[in-house]
Amino acid sequence: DQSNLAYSVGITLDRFIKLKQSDFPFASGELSQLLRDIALAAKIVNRETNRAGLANIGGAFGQTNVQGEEQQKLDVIANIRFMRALSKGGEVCAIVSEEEDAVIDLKNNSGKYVVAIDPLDGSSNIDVNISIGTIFSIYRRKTPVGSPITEADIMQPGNQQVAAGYVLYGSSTMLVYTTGCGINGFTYENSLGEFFLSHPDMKAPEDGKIYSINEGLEQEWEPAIAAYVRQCKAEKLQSRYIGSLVADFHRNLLKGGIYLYPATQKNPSGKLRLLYEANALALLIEQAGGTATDGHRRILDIQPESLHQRTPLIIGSRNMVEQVKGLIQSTP
Ligand code: AHM
Ligand code: MG
Repeated sequence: DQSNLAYSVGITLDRFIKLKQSDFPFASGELSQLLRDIALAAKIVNRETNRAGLANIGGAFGQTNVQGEEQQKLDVIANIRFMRALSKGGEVCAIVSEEEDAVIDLKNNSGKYVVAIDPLDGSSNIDVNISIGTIFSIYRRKTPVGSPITEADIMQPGNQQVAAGYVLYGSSTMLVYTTGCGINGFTYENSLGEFFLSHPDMKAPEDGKIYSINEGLEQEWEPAIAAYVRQCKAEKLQSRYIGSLVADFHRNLLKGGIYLYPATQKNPSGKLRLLYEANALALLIEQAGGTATDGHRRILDIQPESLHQRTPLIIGSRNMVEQVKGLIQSTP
């Protein structure tokens, strides 16, 4: 079929972006350039990730980030790489990053785009050689080009994303993205230094056999979540939890499944961040035919109120997510 043909002739990410440029809501070429900038930074981070053990750059850096978590050295490196790529290109006016306390105003008033990014998610997995990821969301600014950025440019709900994606640094490195017309996956060919289209037009199975949740926190869940997990066990579903959001999400997207990070006593709004973790994955899953909710609201419709706001996240195959929603809404 056409997708196999595309792969066999080797469609690179660059070429694909060019071919798809007319799909963009604002076909200016700048969004294409921005995606290419992100892909280039991803290649660099991929290289650093691959030699993390060798170059002795893994491990604690002795700093904590804004959430008070220990920051690994590779997080810092990834943050620097992406910041550089996003600020040099000229398309971006502001960046929100997990690693930065405040909005980075690039003072580039001609930039049309705002980017929210988690440069290296799942960083507790770096030192133990387990997959990690980059997650990014791209918004068009709300205020006119040429004026200073305002809060309205930054605090946009996920349904305003013009593009989103992730990079998975795993047994192979992949970049998966959407511009709102389906989602496509690219696998990195190390020796050629190119991403090639390997997963055209990805679709999330409507049902799945995998559930992913940190079961160690069971005593802190609300009853509906506990009831759902009991149901999963009664149906003998597979429990799979890497503890690296991008990797858990990617597996469930390909195989069919559900990922849950619900509210806990310690984190009453869940652990994951709306702006640079939940929103991008929510757009991707919807574009692939799945669903993402906080249990009550569509993730993409949540109006952000603060930069590092957390949200419960229930995401994946549509029927599984609907089942959880049903339980939450029917449990007093
Ligand atoms: P991080 O942004 O500090 O890396 O935390 C996010 C990670 C996700 O990748 C993962 O899904 C989740 O935290 C796991 O949390 P927990 O260890 O509480 O299960
Ligand atoms: Mg993170």
